[in-house]
Amino acid sequence: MRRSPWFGRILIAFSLVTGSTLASGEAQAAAAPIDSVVPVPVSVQSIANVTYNLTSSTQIRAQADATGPANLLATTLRRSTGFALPVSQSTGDGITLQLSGADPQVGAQGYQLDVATTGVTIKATAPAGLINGTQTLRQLLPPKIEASTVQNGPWPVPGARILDYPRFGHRGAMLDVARHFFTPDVVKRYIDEIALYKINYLHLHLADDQGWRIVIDSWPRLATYGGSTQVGGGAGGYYTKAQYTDIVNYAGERGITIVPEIDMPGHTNAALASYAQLNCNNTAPPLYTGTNVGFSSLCVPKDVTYQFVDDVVRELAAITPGPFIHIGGDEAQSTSDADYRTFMNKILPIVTKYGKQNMGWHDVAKVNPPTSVIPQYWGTTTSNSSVAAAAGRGNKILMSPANKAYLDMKYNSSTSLGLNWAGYIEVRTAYDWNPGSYLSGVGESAVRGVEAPLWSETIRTRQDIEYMAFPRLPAIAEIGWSPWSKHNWDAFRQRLGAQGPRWQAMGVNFYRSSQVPWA
Ligand code: NGO
Repeated sequence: MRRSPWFGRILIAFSLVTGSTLASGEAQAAAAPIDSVVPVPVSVQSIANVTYNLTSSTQIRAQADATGPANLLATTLRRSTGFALPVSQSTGDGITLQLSGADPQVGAQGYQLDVATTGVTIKATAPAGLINGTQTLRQLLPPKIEASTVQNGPWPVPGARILDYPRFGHRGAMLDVARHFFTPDVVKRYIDEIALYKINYLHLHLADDQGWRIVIDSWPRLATYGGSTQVGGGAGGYYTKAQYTDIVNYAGERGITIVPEIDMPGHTNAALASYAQLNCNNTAPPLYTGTNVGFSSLCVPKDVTYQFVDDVVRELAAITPGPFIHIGGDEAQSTSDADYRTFMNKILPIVTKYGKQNMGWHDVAKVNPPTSVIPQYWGTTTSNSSVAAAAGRGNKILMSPANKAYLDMKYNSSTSLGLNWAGYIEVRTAYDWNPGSYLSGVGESAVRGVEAPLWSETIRTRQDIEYMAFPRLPAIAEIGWSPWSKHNWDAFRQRLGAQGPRWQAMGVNFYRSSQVPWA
């Protein structure tokens, strides 16, 4: 359609007033960063006629414990601005990160962010809050701030007063590195991408039928043989303990805790193939490169099984600073109910013995586990009696309903990657559900948080990961972080549309859903 120039200008003026984004051509003018932060903050007040300009003389000022988040912010901003942005403990104009003076409402993960003409101040009570505040600051800058090469300014930050803290303390992503192996660099890139949306846990699915991905010194063939292939028969791979530690540290600097998973007693073909003695018939099966589930089981009656679990958990706990070990427990279709119960009752205490808290897929709720165990709900219905009973006893539930939160489900019938056993998940489907009232008998206070799992039967590259995660991961991040009172699909899709130019600047291969007005 042809339009006269004045018509376009009226549209732009209109969009600035209403904050709405218009179709294609006119969209850019509406993407005012102040209205496009994802997840939407608890409270944002715009301050008229105030702008802070990041310049070549900007300094980043941080008190002792704020140095980590300050250095991380400086590294991010230096890439695209080319500015020196020195970090020091001085006081004055510029960007200040401080662990004092924050409104107590912000809690352990929230922050207050104030933008004045002289500078930006981020206050929090803990480093995690400062990191979250810096992620908001990145989104208040122009999208090209995310570029990996030097860009021309200016670099305005709109005048604002933001008070923000999460609805749920746990907002996770999961990456299945077992079905297809991903190198530490690919995992680190995913960490960078999810950190921008205030995700604070990354669950790594480290072992499954098709591959074992972490070195265990006392059972070396798990990695060297069990890790030697993947779905489709490729070379697979595994992380050395040093590489795993490097991932843990990289994540930690970005406010993300790694949750390692060893899936048991099913999903264990890679381990069973590596050691004949783990099999009830003392015969190692061949390595497996297909995508069936439910055919493998550790041998429940054998003592060596628990020596194996003890060794694996001990070594994994020793390199995992986070509080959780995930023991899987899903789809144990080749383990009888009685054996499943025996197995879980023996292994849950092993995790506790090594100072860690158990997480498991919600199947574990069947054994009435201690209330410290966190069942992760992955079903497709809104009622599950054993999960509701666990919540009633006091277990906290992590919410990952497969028909809402699984990032490996196709968007629609023409998506080439992914699966569809739990249905198609367009962006709106991923966004429009309430974790605090989704499952009957599991109310807000029984919910620990949300996690968006990405299983990798069909996912091979970092571009594949990005295509499935963006834009649905930010949708799950928002329902985990933002107050339900701010939940609004129409507003969300506008904010999401404004993320498009950021992902372009970052080189993220995202799905351009037609539900979203991309800027
Ligand atoms: C299920 C199954 C996984 C699959 C995934 C694919 C759970 C918890 N167990 O989720 O093995 O990879 O679906 O979507």
